[in-house]
Amino acid sequence: MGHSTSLSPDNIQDVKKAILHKLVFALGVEPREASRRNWLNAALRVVRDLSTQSWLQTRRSQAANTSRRVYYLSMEFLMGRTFSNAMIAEGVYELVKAAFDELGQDLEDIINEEGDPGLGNGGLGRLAACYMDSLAAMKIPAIGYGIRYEYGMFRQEIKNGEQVEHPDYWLEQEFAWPYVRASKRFKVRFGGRTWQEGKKTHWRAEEEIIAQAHDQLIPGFETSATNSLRLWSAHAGEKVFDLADFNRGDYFAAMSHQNSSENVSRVLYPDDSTYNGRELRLRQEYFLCSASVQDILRRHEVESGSCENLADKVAIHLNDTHPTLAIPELMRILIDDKGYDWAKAWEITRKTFYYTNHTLMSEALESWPVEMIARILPRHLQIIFEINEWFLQQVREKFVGDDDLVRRVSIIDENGERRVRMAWLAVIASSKVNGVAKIHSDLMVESIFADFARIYPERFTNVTNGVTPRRWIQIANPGLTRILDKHIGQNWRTALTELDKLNRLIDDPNVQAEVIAVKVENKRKLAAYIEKTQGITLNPEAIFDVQIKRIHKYKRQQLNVLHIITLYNRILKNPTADWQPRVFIFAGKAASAYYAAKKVIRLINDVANVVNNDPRIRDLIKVVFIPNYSVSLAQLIIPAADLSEQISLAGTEASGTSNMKFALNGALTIGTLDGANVEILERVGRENIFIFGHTVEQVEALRRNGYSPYHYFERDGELNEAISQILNGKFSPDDPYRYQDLILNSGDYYQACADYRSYVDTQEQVADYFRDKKAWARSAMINIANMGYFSSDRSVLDYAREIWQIEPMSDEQIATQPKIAELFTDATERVRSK
Ligand code: 26V
Repeated sequence: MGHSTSLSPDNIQDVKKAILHKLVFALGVEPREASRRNWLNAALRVVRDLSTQSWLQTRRSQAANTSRRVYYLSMEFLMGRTFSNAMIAEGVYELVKAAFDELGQDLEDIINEEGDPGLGNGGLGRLAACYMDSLAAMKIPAIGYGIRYEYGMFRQEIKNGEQVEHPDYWLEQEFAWPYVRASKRFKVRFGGRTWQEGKKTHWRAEEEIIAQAHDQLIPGFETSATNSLRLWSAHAGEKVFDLADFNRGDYFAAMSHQNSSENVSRVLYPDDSTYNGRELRLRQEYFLCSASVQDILRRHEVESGSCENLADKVAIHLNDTHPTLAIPELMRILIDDKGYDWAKAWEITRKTFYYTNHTLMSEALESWPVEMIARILPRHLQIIFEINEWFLQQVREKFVGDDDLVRRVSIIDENGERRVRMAWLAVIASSKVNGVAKIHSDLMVESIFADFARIYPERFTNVTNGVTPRRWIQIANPGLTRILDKHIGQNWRTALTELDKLNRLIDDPNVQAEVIAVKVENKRKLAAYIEKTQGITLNPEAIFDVQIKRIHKYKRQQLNVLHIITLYNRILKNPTADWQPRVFIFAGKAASAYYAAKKVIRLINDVANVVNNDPRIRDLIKVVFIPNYSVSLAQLIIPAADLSEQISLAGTEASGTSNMKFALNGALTIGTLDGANVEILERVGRENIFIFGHTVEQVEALRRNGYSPYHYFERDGELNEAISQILNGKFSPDDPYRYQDLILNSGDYYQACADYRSYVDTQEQVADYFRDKKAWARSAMINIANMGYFSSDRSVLDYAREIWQIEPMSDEQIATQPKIAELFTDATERVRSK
């Protein structure tokens, strides 16, 4: 690699010494007693030193810069492990490996020792992490803001086939990557009351907590740019000790206040399927927004002197509506603290905000009861009412007499208990609003935001999601990395459209053979993991058919199960036919209160139990549910997949991002015309993807005409058989009624029955096609070659250009900043300067 530090014996010695130095003097551990975790943390510190140099330079360069910076506010960041990523970004992977060899340690074991902070639910959180990686690699000045939850996503155990949740106390293990910034603390206030003094509004809060910053460096791949991700933790403020309690000698009562303030950053909400108006969640959202906006304004004032030109230097991006309270928070500070009049504050605010929508599912849309916001954020509620008044006035002027429109677009939903519609507020206050795939952005302006698209037609746009090739190819798939480097050079890492060069080689039998060999190697690696953790033996020659994602009805894991059962029945009926062996792999968590999703997990495991242990099946089918899905597991599973299941009902999956990761790693997709599948199809062509099922228009027509699953159930013998078996307890003999309410009785809202025949037939084509190993490998190569567009580098550059209007920094800009760390040159630094 061009940027990698050379593997000279001197450099290896220096890194070895640096690791030993950190082990002893940063961790206080002797080499002979060091655990793997100690070695990991020592090495993390060494690599962090390298990144810190460019981090400080980047910060100086950004402060001196006249261009804008973007602040990416997100309640979730699913970063995955840091160590490999940081090593490859700094170009020292081989060097650290060589140093650990000399220390008698296996680098891969040390890498696997790192925990995987689960500070997110699914796609939205992982997207934020890919964007952080790409923003740094593309040298876009950016800072991410989130919450450092003490407990991330629950750990999932499968017990007797059922999901059991356990707390994920990820901070228990020392994690040497972040910097704790004791000096970066902001007060966040809640409750109390407001009053008017002349024109000025005052807010006396009744509760105050402290937000404390924890910074993670985000090194840009092979650049001198290093951005930061700042996560807030909550701490008791000064007024924690109730003196009356103390004086009474009631120490515990006095201290209990501390507990309640710190609850705010205690735990990630683990349900991304349904909005539920929990007060603690509202407090979390405001906590993130208030601390971040205060920090943004502090930095801006240091750099610019006043807030007058805020919008010229600051873009604030809302990752879904969760951080929407940043809007009234900015208004509040500008008006109440900085003394701007309302109109000026509103002008600044509207130029500062941008909003991405990530779902059309109505049950996930946030709307907080007016009463709750009044209680917790009384001043913000006033501001929201004022924004609404201003907005509705504009609407009345433009659409005279359309009272219905006014009612529909009002931020306040007056049907029943009055509620604040957060998406409306986000749209009204943002310069641009985008969806995350073409079809989603189109549906967005036709459905939930149709009224707003009439009012603000220029505001809505699309930025199709992307994924980072550093993590999703280079780290996850070393075999494929070797093939690409050999045949198309190394530039694909930051210029993913280079993959296009692979199109010239799709008919080359040698390259095909290499692609096949790497896939089998990856399948063996996954099979070894499954053998070790679950004792299930897999045939690496079988089709690895994979569906890994949150368990949700709209994603239709049930449809996948119906196909498995159908295949099972077919084999039993015709045992001597030439069946193509298949391994069905599932992973994913169900929200703990999502009854139907948890049942689907149980059904998968029940079916696995029957099918895997039926001797008549002779291992032709294996079903595996891999527990506790995570970013790291995705990195293991995706490169081993032959077939990627993207089978959501058309119109329901906003984009999907695993679909991109799979295709990038040479899996073929079986999918509906939904989300980014549509754009994958455009690029790979009909012959290299398996599209099935109804289109959005057909889905809507069925809904309009009164969809009934029984229609299909009665006419399709195989569907009838599969469903009947589930309902009759064939897979749950110990409890025959377990699945009574699963498919038909719940009305099949996501139309699995309607798409069943098309799905099963298409799966048969998959099996046929897989027999021709070369044709399959050729299609796999076409998939890889045409995924360049789906790099998150492209996505963030689209955002920078079309939405935020930010110019990327240049390497020179950063490099001309003084190298602070040169003053403190140690062994680590000497390596860098060689
Ligand atoms: C919603 C909620 C509801 C309130 C409580 C907590 C919570 C947490 C997360 C969410 C987000 C749901 C939306 C979401 O994750 N959308 C996914 O975004 C991906 C990135 O754009 C996209 O690829 C997926 O298709 C989309 O489902």
